[in-house]
Amino acid sequence: MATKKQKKALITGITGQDGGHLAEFLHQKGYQVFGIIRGQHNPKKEKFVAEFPYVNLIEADLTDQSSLINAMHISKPDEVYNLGAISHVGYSFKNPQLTADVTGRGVLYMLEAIRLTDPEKKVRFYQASTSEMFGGKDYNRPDKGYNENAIFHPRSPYGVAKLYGYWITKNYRESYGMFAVSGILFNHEGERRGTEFVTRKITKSVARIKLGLQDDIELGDLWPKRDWGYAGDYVDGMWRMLQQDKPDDYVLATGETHSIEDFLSVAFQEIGIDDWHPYVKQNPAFMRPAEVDVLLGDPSKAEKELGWKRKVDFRGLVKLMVKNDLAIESEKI
Ligand code: NAP
Ligand code: G4F
Repeated sequence: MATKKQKKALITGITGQDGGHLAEFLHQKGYQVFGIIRGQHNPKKEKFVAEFPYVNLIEADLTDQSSLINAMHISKPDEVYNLGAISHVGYSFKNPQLTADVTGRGVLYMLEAIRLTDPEKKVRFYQASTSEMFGGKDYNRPDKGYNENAIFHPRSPYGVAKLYGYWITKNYRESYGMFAVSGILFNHEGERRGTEFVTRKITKSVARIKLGLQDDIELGDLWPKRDWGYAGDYVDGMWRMLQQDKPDDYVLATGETHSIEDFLSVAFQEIGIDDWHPYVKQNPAFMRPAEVDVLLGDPSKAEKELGWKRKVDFRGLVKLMVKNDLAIESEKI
């Protein structure tokens, strides 16, 4: 009896939050997983190999075209997930050129690597696009939230670079008939979120305050609102996009929006503190030259066509992140 051929996936940004969730998800689905790791001596490599022994790591960089072609030759993937990026919005203001090179032009280099090595156009490509492309102002936000047809108005070098990635992906689909799609994902968080992002910064600090290891948290603006979901739910949506008959772009979101103050409130309640105000200091160093006010996504199309829906709600997300950080920080005592 013929056995079904094992599918192969190549993931850029494998050492990031989504890379970890996606590697785990695809491995459980029976894929052979390849991941691109950058740098002469990447400090994350040892920990990554210990957690994901089944991932085949390939040294490459999104700013180095030949390294990506080499990665295609080594992995011969059925699916490529381009998650690699300079992904921190605040950092992108301080490093705009690097952000353009990696987050913007890197998409072109990955698409070209596929085009040059896959003349039969069998490879399916996922681009990690973002709600930051919408900009979060009232004037372009439909009542139900941003959908796939909403007007873009990026408000950071990161958002602008991602918009290039979005359009070049669409352009390669239309020009060369490639199966190339964008997932326009709203904020998603979890146990693997980097501590430089506001949710994890809060949950780590809350855990440390509870354990007497820290007195307070320094944050920037507290009024912006985000549509926060759980990263584990979102990688399922990425995969679903590449299993469709036709390539298309989809928004993944929860359809709810909450301020940073809301997040603080739930996180502190988890450690038995009802009033978080005495524990939070505002520091202009964490404010941005231009802010994205309110992000709210409308995931109707993904729900209808992909059968995707987020499982973890806002309160569940905050709870699981605080619980995770309490466990990690307790071990340090
Ligand atoms: P993340 O944790 O910041 O991970 C970014 C990854 O990109 C890391 O593995 C990083 O490698 C890699 N990278 C950076 N520069 C690179 C380069 N020059 N060449 C190759 N790889 C490079 O991001 P994430 O939260 O997992 O997000 C995944 C993707 O989705 C990103 O493209 C992000 O912009 C996008 N996105 C995220 C969200 C969200 O809420 N999480 C929402 C919408 C879109 P190192 O570990 O070596 O630094
Ligand atoms: O956690 P953040 O840094 O995430 P942001 O800017 O929304 O970007 C994330 O989500 C995007 C999708 O919409 C992704 F494309 C992107 O790659 C990234 O994953 O900041 C959230 C909000 C902002 O309004 C920020 O100004 O929190 C505010 N904030 C307030 N104090 C802070 C802080 N953000 C950070 N990182 N650190 C602070 O101390």
